[in-house]
Amino acid sequence: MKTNITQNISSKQNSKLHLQVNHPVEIIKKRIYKVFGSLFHKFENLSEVVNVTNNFDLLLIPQNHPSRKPTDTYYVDENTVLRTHTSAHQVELLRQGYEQFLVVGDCYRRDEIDSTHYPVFHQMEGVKIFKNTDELTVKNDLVETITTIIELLFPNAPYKLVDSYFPFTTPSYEVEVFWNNKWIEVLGCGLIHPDVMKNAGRENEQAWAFGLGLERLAMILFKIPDIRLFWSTDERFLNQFISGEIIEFKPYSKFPECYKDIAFWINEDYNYNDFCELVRDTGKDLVENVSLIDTFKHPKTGLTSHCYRVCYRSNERNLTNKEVNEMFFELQTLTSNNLHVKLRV
Ligand code: FA5
Ligand code: MG
Repeated sequence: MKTNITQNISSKQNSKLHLQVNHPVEIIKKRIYKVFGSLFHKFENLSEVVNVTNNFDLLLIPQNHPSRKPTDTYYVDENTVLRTHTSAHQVELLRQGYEQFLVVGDCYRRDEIDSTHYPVFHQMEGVKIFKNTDELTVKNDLVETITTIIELLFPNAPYKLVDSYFPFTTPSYEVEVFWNNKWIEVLGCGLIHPDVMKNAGRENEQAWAFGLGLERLAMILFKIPDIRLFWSTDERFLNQFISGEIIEFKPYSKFPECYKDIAFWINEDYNYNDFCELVRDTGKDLVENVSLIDTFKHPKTGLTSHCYRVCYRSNERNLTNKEVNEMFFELQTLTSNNLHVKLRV
């Protein structure tokens, strides 16, 4: 199997923003650590390259689950992936005998393009084991822990715990925080599934687990409007966090956007994430957003066409028409060649 890790992604593989002192991802990590005593082991340097067994199989993620597909996950080879979540370390650490731990690490997903999604992001995983107790006790402890984290970070923001589904926890929940006029999903959690506990050789014990998105939380806490900013090396961004405190991010002037529309006839192999990957690869961090603005089904041929609007904008400077045209031309070429779709011009 050929790897689907692009140069754009591999260039970010060793960034580890959670270890970069006074980076907002590092500041928020430390703040959450305050909720947990020294009894929790902290792992910050586990490799992002993990095997399929740990990332999916041991967590009961079904063979045909869409998240396993190369349209969604970066594969190093057939058996090895860039972890899609820090849950990939749950079973291995439980097997090693750890009973309470936190794992912070960079995770990778082929995903849509907008202000809250980025192909590389950081999660914190938390796991706590209980012996000889009932489910309600574990659940109450989980809810109390999550509530403490959210209320420490956002004393005033409305939030809610909603029922959710993960193959490796039962019951499962998600937490959403109300920010910028919408509900933003910031974490998933639940009681670890008995079969996962069995995989970890701990069938007589119970545990809770959570996995939270550090960028999402930091966006709300520091009022950072665009997830691409975490990757900025611009001093106007980084210097705002120099004291390591929770400040309100002051946006520097917003530069004009430049959008381009691309339309093509899709085929049955077409996958939206594949298209987004080409957009990212040709536009890098200059792409702010991709949205489907029109679909059309041809009455005679039965073919369907999609029209996407690709919005280019730098957070740092004005873009020139020339560079936008070049990126867009490259996107058109690759879309037609790599996705085998017919462009509508
Ligand atoms: C998970 O990844 C589960 N492993 C969480 C979990 C752990 C559940 C332990 C139960 C027990 P999910 O795919 O929802 O779940 O991602 C968790 C969080 O990661 C999201 O709420 C979000 O904050 C963050 N996240 C996910 N994808 C992205 C992305 N593309 N960009 C930025 N943040 C993301
Ligand atoms: Mg989710």
